[in-house]
Amino acid sequence: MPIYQEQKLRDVSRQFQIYGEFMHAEPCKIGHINETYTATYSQGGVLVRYIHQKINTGVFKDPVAVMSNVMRVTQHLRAKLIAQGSEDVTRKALTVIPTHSGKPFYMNGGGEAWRTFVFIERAQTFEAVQTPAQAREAGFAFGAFQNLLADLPGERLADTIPDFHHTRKRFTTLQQAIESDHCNRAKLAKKEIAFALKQEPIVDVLLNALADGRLPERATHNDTKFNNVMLDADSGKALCVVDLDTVMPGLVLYDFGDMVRTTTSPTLEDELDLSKVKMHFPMFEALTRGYLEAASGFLTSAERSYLAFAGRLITFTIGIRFLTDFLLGDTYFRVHRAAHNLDRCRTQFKLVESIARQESAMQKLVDSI
Ligand code: GN1
Ligand code: MG
Repeated sequence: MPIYQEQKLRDVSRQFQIYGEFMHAEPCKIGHINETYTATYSQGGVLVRYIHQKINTGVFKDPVAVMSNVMRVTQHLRAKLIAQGSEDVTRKALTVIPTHSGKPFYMNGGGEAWRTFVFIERAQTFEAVQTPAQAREAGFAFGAFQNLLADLPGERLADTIPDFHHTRKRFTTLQQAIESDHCNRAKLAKKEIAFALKQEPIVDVLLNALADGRLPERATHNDTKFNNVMLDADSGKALCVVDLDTVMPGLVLYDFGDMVRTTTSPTLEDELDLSKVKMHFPMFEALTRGYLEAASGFLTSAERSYLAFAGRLITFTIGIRFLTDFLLGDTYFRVHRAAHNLDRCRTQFKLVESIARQESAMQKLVDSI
């Protein structure tokens, strides 16, 4: 980490109610949006770790609303875990460390919003799923998360990113990006553009069902990537779900769809060998069984009837977001190589095709559980 970053982190570290001396910090390479560091402190002579995270305020324009949601959700989860007699609560729900003035985040002179969490020790996250048992854990963890939030008291959560999964709006933004072609990149993505435009018939399916009142709005996670589930390093069991910035009102189907996207193909999101990208049925089965074990108590039959379709829809939606960002010059998702967003788009579209081929068998399985 460059020295100026270290100094900045030292300054950030002093703002929070941490009892200990800052020792060092390292960047944590996870996620495409926020900037995350693992910091080690000496507390009474024992080393303890915390997470310091800079919220991307270009993406999350209202950090006060984000942190108000995060506080409400984490406090609710903690209270329920304690009421259930659960042990190890600080490894099962994120713990926000307040600033010295009691605020959930710190705004520095440069307008950067920083927050701090307790570091969850002896836990692992994975960029790609390796076994059906892991897929099951992810399904169970996010299903349990939705279930715990079902009785969240108080007003509706804030929309931290309005229309986040609004596929029609995402589709229109893509059409505009193709039309304007500011970066002259459309010629590099002809096949992907043609594929995307051909999928238009699926764009409004869930939006219409929501508008008609056939699907309910609920408090959902909205970014249920497999790498947002922390698994216990010893047992492999899910401990905690993280990345709560997009917890807001949504459809459970968007959550389930993003689980299908990230847990059924044992490949990275930017895999270059597309022959490896495929929806593996045993992974889907394990994911679905885990999810329904936790969620079947509150799901309606209408929600259940779209579970397999949701996998195709969300994979498509994330695919067009990568394609749009590629066409607009990579201004949203962090990229690490040329055409990175186009590579990510290609894996998504490959997976969309694979899901489409197996969708009726997938739904049959859902209906049989
Ligand atoms: C972003 O930050 P991260 O990597 O958890 C994005 C998600 C996408 C995902 C694709 C706020 O999530 O919507 O599905 O990348 N988050 C935001 O990997 O846009
Ligand atoms: Mg995220």
